Amino acid sequence: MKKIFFTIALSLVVTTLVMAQKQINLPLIPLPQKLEIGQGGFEINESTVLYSESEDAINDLNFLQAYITDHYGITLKSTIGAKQKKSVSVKRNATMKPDAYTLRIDSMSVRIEGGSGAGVFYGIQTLIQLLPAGKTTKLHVASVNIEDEPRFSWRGMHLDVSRHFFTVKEVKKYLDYLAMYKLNTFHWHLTDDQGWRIEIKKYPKLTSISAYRKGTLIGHYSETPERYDTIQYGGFYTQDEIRDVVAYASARHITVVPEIEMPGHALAALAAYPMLACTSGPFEVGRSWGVFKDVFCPLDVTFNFLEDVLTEVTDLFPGKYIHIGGDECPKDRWKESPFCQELMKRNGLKDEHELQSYFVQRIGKFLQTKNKKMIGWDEILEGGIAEDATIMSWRGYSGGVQAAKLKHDVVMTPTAYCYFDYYQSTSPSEPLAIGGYLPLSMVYKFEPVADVLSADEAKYILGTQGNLWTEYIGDFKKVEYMTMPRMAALAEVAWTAKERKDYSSFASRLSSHTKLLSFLNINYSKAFYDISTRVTPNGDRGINVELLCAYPNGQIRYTTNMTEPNSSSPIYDKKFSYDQSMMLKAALFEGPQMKGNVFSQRYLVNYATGKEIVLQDQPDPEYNKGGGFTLVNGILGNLPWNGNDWLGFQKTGLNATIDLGMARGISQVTLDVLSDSVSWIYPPSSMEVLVSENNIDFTSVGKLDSISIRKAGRQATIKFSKKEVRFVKVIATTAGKIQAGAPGAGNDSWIMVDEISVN
Ligand code: TNX
Repeated sequence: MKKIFFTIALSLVVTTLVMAQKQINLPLIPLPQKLEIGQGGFEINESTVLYSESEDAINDLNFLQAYITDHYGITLKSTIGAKQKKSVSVKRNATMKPDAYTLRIDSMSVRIEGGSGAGVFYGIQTLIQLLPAGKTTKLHVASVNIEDEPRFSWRGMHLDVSRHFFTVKEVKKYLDYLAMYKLNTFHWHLTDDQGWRIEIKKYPKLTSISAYRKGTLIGHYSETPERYDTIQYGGFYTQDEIRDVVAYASARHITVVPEIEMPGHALAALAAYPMLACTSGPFEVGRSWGVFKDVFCPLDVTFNFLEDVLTEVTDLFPGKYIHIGGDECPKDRWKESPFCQELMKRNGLKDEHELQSYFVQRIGKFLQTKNKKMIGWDEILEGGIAEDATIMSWRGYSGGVQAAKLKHDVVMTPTAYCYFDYYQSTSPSEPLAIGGYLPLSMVYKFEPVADVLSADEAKYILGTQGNLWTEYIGDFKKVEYMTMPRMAALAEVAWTAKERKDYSSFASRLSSHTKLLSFLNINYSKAFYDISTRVTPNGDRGINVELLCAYPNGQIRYTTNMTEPNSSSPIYDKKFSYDQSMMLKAALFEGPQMKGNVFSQRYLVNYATGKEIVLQDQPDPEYNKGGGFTLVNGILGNLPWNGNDWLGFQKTGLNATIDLGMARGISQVTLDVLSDSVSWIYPPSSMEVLVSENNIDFTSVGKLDSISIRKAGRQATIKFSKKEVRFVKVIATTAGKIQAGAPGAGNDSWIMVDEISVN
């Protein structure tokens, strides 16, 4: 008895393991809520017939038929009728929730049922992910039993077509990717300072003038001096093209939410219609990035214009939402304008935030007359939220939380998890991005419902979306690179139950799913295979170095002789200790195949590396990832600067004392510093090195009263005649208030410092 029980228990364990293992192998993203995997499967081939059991599912079935023709070159018969043996059938089933579906595959048939067309379509998308990721005419699909439905109703992706323009064909490709991941909302950012992209019949200058800029900033916004090209850049969508895109989206059960920015980010419109501004202009379509002070003025002529625009827009987009922007509207012009001040007085508005709220509410009322719901960025909470407005929370969770507590609907898109214009890798070979760091694992970690919300308040969280701002994304291949596969991670956040989420399962499924991405010729990023490093002090003997990878499978292989790692390089299995400078290269391998990029890092070891360091004043908490050890960890802070491995001081300067452990003969101390005036970062106004034998009496061995820095950064050095000392103190002072005319004028400047080398 005991033995039998044991055997059953063991076989249960084994079966569960096999199931779990198999589950991981099916490359399904987002992961279905319920998934069972059976034996064998079904083969779709030239003789398979596609049946729609109900007439209302035929369009979705035709989508499948077209997909199979386009990707495998076989055209299957698609008809309406009762399901047959050896067939693929679809059906709407009104007893199911609209977005829910079931997909049952065995050796006899493939059956999809959905609560609505959308449900059927999602079942088809799951089937498509099970098809072979390569050209063949025998399409074997695994036997599965899936019951599935989404967690959130708003599962979106945004695309900024103002900063860079993307053609209808490219926008349709983007929609294909949304469809593949069961995303249902396309937020189309159609207007901004740098270009107006939608034809409005009543205002032809919006397309003849506002759609084109005379040039574009070259390189990053933070670079000085600014450089521009002089190439006219632009484009727009005609109303016919807009209708075409909307129909294409609708066939994929995607709603398009158009965004017409107001009252800020309006420079392109003002360039054509300067009378909508508070000053007389003239204005030029933006050639640089950032925020511009010239915004819509709350004049009657402006409201008439916007209402005319929105009338045409609401006619073109059948969805219930219109996005009115509302973000980043500087109040300078309104403050200076006698008209605005008078308007505020007349309406009892206490400040310009309330004036913005007045602006937004007036537009909101107009949209109500058109039977549309208004959505805006979280700034529209400032000065009082408009009745019935939905909030898109981008500056962290707080706007979303505030709105949900006020019983307003919310879409969560906080920058820290949803901004796909941020870097996804710290690799120096990464293409230029706006900044920030948002690796795939971080997107996956995102939980749209803040834990401070009660169950009732949580109902106002409609869902989430990823945003793609395109200041630094000039072509569609880069759109793909920045969104894929972060879009896949976000889709799983939006679709799959929180309890079912698991990064290592996701990463394994993604690794198989990349075959499909390659088959579809999508330029996806392999950064999720990236290797990173963690360094810790190793007492008197330099540093310990660990290699880490968020991807759960495979092995890290490395070299220390400058050669590229290959499948026979040694496997990394425990941390290294370095007491001299070393170049480490490493990569992730699954079997013989190298995944991702080669990681390479130079670890610099000198007398200070890994030694005890005491900071008199702590860095600003925002720029203090690793504490004082950051300055002696053997790793140079990266350029372009992304906040990693640099310490930032604003209120105080740097005052660091290093204990070399024993008296050493030293004659040179170097400090890494940054210069990036756009981010208010300046080289220290002075740097001094002092030495001591007892940590009490210090003698100055050198001082620099101005520090000139090569390009974006690096290295202020003080040399002196050799001293036998144990303690070294480095003092660097901030440059004080930022001068008039420079970004952040009048504020305290920052210093950013990194490695202190003592030789
Ligand atoms: C902020 S997010 C913006 C955009 C920029 C973006 C860059 C938001 C509502 N406004 O205008 O493109 O940052 O990340």
